[in-house]
Amino acid sequence: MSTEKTLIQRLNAADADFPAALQKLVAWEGVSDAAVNQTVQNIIADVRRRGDAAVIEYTNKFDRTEFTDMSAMTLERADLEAAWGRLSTTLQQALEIAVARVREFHQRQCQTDWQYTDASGTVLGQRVTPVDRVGVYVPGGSAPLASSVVMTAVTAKVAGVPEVIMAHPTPDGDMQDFVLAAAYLSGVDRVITMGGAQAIAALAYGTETIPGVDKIVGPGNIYVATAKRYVFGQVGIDMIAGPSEILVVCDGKTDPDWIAMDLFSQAEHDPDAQAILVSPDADFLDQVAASIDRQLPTLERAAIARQSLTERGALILVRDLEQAMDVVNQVAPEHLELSVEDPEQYLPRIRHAGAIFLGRYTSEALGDYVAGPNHVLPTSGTARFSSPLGVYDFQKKTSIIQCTADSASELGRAAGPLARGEQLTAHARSAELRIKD
Ligand code: HSO
Ligand code: ZN
Repeated sequence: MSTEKTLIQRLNAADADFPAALQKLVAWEGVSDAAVNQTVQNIIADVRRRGDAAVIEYTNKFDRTEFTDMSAMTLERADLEAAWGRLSTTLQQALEIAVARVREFHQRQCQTDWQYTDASGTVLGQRVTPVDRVGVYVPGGSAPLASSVVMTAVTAKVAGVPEVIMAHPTPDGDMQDFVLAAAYLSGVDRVITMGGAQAIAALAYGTETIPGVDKIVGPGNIYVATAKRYVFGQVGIDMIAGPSEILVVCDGKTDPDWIAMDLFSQAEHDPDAQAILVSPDADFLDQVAASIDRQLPTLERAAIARQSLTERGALILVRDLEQAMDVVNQVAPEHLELSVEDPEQYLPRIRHAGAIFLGRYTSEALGDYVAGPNHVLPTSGTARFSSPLGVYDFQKKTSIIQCTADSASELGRAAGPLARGEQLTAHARSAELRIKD
């Protein structure tokens, strides 16, 4: 391995302290800042108390805007359609492809009602219904994530959600047609130009003009994430997202410049984003390290990518691809690229990952925009217990039970003693009244 100093750090899985080093590398402190917690709690309480007036005040303060009433902050379908009309044909066509592909993928996730009649004659089943109203949070600022509008809103609409309200801050009044056009095409019913904890509070509790929603989804900064945590229970939430990450496993036979750019594509999101490359080929790691140093200055978002790669990036040397799979399972990455020969053979070995990109041609960027699967994925190792955003996040189930006279009698003979065992005698009598002698 080269000893030349490069920007990104190197780890070797053969080192005795590697397990500890890996753990330290991927550790991410969740939302726990006391000052942020207090600020967010105050904002939520204020929005609950004063409604629209508080939302307008916080918006003007944090986004440096001059709104005087909510109607100026509210964009209806006709406004979104106008933004769509102003968009270039190239962007219109690309958005149409994205929306169509995301819709087609998610339609396959739709769950259906089922029911059966058991031996006692009781009908049992499950009904699937969408939530009534969803709030989609889409951050504003330097990188307007129109693709996140598509991923969240199209999925909600495929689930059958009748009303999707999008919260989207416009710092300095900067409103982007691209984002509004994406909202139009994705079926968003209304956009409100608000962000931060005040937007989450308004969506969760409702105000004079904003109807309260049932579930809030979408990425956001630490204030948004903290607010989502506080309103959980009043409404459902998708997840508490950490910074985005990618882990690339490469056998050393992909163009090092491709791999470097795949790492950059994640690193350019956020100084806290994480990009890791794992390979059994030390020379290849050298080549990628050199490519990173050479290509970094050419990036538009070089400063962000540099910070991300120097503070949280790593190139990891492993013994073989089998050991690489162990590293994958320990990290449980949000995005996993398997840039190797015959990538399918490793699938059974992978237990935890948000999305897996198979082979040298499947870059994460394609999945971020147009492949079809959702790009809202479990971050910071939460792929151990959670899944990509999906239609199932916008649907809930209701159990169905229907007894006949005979089956009520039969079930009552078991329910009665169980209720008496719990000393809940009204339960017992309710069941026993239906027993036939
Ligand atoms: N990689 C991000 C999604 C995104 N990329 C949006 C570009 N735009 C988190 O999965
Ligand atoms: Zn991305």
